[in-house]
Amino acid sequence: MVISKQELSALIEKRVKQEFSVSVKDANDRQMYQAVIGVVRDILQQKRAETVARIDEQDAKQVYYMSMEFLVGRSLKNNLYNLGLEEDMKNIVADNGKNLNVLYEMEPDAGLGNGGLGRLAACYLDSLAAQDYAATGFSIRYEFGIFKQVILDGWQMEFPDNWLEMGGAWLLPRPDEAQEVFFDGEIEEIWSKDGLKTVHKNYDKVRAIPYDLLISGYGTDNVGVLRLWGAKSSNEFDMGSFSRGDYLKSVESAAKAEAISKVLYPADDHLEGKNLRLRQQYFFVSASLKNIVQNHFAKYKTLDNLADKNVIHINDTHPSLCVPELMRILMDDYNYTWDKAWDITTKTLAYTNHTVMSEALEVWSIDLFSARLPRIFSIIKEINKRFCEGVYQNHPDKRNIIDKIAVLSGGMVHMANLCVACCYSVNGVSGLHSDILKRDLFSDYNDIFPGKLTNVTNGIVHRRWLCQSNPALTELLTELIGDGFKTDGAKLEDFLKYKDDATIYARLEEIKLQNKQRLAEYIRTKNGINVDPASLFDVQAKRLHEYKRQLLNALHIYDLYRRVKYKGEVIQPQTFIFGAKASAGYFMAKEIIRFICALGNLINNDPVVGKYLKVVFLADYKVSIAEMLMPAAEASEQISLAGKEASGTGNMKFMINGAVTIGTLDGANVEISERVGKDNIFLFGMTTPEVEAQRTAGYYPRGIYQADDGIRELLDGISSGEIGGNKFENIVQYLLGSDPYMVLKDFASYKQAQKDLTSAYADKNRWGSMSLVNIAKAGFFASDRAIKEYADNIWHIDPIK
Ligand code: 26V
Repeated sequence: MVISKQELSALIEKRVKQEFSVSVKDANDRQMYQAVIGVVRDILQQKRAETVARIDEQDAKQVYYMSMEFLVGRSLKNNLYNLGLEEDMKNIVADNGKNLNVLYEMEPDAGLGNGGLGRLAACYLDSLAAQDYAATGFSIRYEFGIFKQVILDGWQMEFPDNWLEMGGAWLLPRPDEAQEVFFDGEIEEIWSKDGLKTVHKNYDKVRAIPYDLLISGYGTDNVGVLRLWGAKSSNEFDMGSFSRGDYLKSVESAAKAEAISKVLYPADDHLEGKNLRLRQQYFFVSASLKNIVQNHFAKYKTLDNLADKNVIHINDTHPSLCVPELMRILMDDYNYTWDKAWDITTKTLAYTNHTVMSEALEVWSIDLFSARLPRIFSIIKEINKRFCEGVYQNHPDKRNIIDKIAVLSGGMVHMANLCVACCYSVNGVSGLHSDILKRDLFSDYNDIFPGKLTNVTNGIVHRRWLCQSNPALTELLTELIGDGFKTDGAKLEDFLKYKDDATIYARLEEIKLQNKQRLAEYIRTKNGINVDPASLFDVQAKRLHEYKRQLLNALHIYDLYRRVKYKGEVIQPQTFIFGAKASAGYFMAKEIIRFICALGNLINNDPVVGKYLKVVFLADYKVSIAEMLMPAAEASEQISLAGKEASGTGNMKFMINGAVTIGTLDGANVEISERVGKDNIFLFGMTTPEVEAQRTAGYYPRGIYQADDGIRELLDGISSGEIGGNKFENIVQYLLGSDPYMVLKDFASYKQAQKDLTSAYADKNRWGSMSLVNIAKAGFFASDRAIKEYADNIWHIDPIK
C-alpha cells in the first residue's frame, strides 16, 4: 500500500472537516494534531487488517509478549518514519501554515513503564513488527503513567501523568473482545459424572476492555499490536443503594473495579504485599490468556495444538500468573486433565529474568494471595507439591534445599521459582547476567533442568535511538556507508573504514556540537543554567538506585570541585548531566537527588569553579528527553557495582550516538567492552568475582575512610556543611556505616578512569577515533538482532511473508 502526498493531504483535509467542522486552513494546532494522528491511525488499521489476514492465511505461529510495562514514549514521529510518510506529512502540515515539529511536541509520552524493563518491551515490539513476526504485546491501559517529576529546592515531587487526554488518540477501543476476570470468593469441589470439578463461587467480577495501540514496522506493511486492558465494573452502579439514597455506595464497587487500571506502580525496586498490584497482575494475565485461547479455539476447534501455534513470553515475573491461569483455563473451562494441561502449559510459556536484586524478586504472602485468587492458589499448591515430590524422587542431592527452590515456602509464593519450574525457557539479558543466573540465583534449577537457562543480550531499536533522534549522524552514515544499516544494524561496522580518517572525526565533532547546542538551549530554558557547548558533556541517565551509584558520580564531581577550588588545579571544562526518577517511597534515592542538586547549586554559582564545571539535574527524565540527551552525550556513565545491573540499555543508546562509556564490567558493558576493545572504553572498579570476594572477606568502608586521605577530606567536607549548609548526615552515615554498593571501594579507580577519559578527550584524534569505533560496533546491540535470537532459539517462529 503506497499513499501519495495528494491522497494523504486529502485525508487530512477530510478528517479536520469531519471532526471539527472547520477547513484545514483554519484548523488550530490541536485540531491538526488530532487529524494527523487520526489519519495515521487509519492507515495503520488498514495495514493491521491485512496483517491479520496474512497470519491466518499462512497459519503462522504467534508470539504474545506479556509485560506490566511498555514504555512506548511518543508514537507520531516513529509511525511516520516507519511508514515512510514523514517528509510528505511535514510538507502537508507546512502547506497549511503549521509545523510538524510543533505537533510532535504536543504528544505526551506514553509513560507506561518505569525504566529499562518497560523500554525494552517497547523496543522489542518495534523490532518484531519490522521483521515481519506475528506479535502482540499485552499490558494494562493505565490511566496515569509514570509520574511527572518536578524538582523543588532539590526535592523530588511527583505529579499525576494524565497522558490519555492527548495520547489516547492512538488507542482503538475493542469492546467486542472484552473479557471478564474473577477475584475473591471461594472454591468448591464437586463430583460429577466427568469426575472432580472445581467451581469458583461468590466471586467479584471485573470487565476487561481492550484498547489497541498499533505498532508500525519499518519498511514493511506488517503492523503489530499492543493490546492494553482497561478495567470496568460489571455492574456500574448499584440501583438498589441508589434508590435507598446511598449514592456513594452505589458507585463504590465500580470505583474499586476501575482502580485496577488507574495507575502504574511507580516502583522498580520493591513493593510489599500490595493488594492492588496483585489484582493488576491477575487482571491483565487472565484477560489476555482468555483472549488468546478463545481466538485459538475459534480457529482450530481444539487446544491440543496451542503450543505449536502460540508462544507466550513472560517479561519478568510480573505476569507469572500466566502459569496457573493457563492451567485453570485448560482444566476448568476446557475440561483438560491435569497432565494434559501441564504438558500444554509448560510448552507454551517462556520467561525472561531482568534482575538479581533480591528485593525486586517478587513474593506474595499466601494469606493475601489465597484470598484474592482462591482457585489460582489451589493450582499453585498442586504445582508446588508435584515439583517438590519430583525433586525429592529424582534429585536426592537437592533434598535438603527443597525449601529454597520451592514455589511455596516461608508463608510466601515465590514468583521467580514458579516461572523457572514451569516455563520451558528461562533467559537472562546479558552474558554476564545469564552466567550469574546459572551459577548463582538459579543454580539448583540449572542442575535439575539442564539446558533450560539461556541468554539473549538486550537490544535497542536503533531506528528510534539513532535514525530518528540523531538525523545528522544518520545522514553522515548514509553518505559514507549507504542506508543498509537501517534494516541491518551489523552494517554499521562498515563505518570502521573511516577509523583513521581525521576529516570524519571533524564531521562527527560538528554533529555532536549541534546536538549539544540543542541540549544546552533546553537546559537554559528548563534549569536556567548556561552550560558551555564546548565543554565535555558527561551524562548519567537512568532510574535512581543505590546500586547504579549516582552517588559515586556525585562524589567525584565534588572531588573535582575541591581540586579546582582549593588546589587551583586546571581541568577540562565539563558539564555533568543527570536524569533520574526515584520511586516515590525510596528515601535514600531521594536523598541522593537532593545531594546532586545541592552540589549543582554550589558549583554552578561558584565564581571560579563555575567557569569549568556545571552540574545539571534534568527533571522528569523520560523517553522523549532521552531522545534529545543521547545524541548530545560524550561520556556515558555506566557505573553500577559489578554483578548488579542485569544489562542496561541506556549504555547501548549512548554508544550508538558516539558517546564513550566510562563503566564497570557489569551487565552489557562487558559485551560493549569486548566489541569496542579496551582502548575504546574506560573501565574501572572491581569485577563481579572481586566484589564477591570482598563481601566474603568483609567490607569495612570506615577503614577506607581512615586509610585514604582523599576520601576522608571529601566526607569531612560534606559533614562540614560545605554543600549549601546541609551536612547530608544520612549520606555520610550510609557510606561510612555500610556502603552496600561499595562506592568508597571503587572510588580511586573511578577517579583514575575519569582522568584517563578527560585526557583522551583533550586529544581530538584519539577521541574522534574512539567515538567512531563505538558507533561502528553498536550494531550488535540493535533489538532486531535480539528479537531474531528470541525468534530462532526460544520462540521458534518464522516471519510472515
Ligand atoms: C520490579 C518491581 C518490583 C516490585 C515493584 C514493581 C517493580 C517494577 C519493575 C521491576 C523490574 C525490575 C527489573 C528491571 O527493571 N530490570 C532492568 O531490566 C532492563 C531490561 O532487561 C535491564 O537493562 C536493566 O539492567 C535491569 O535493571
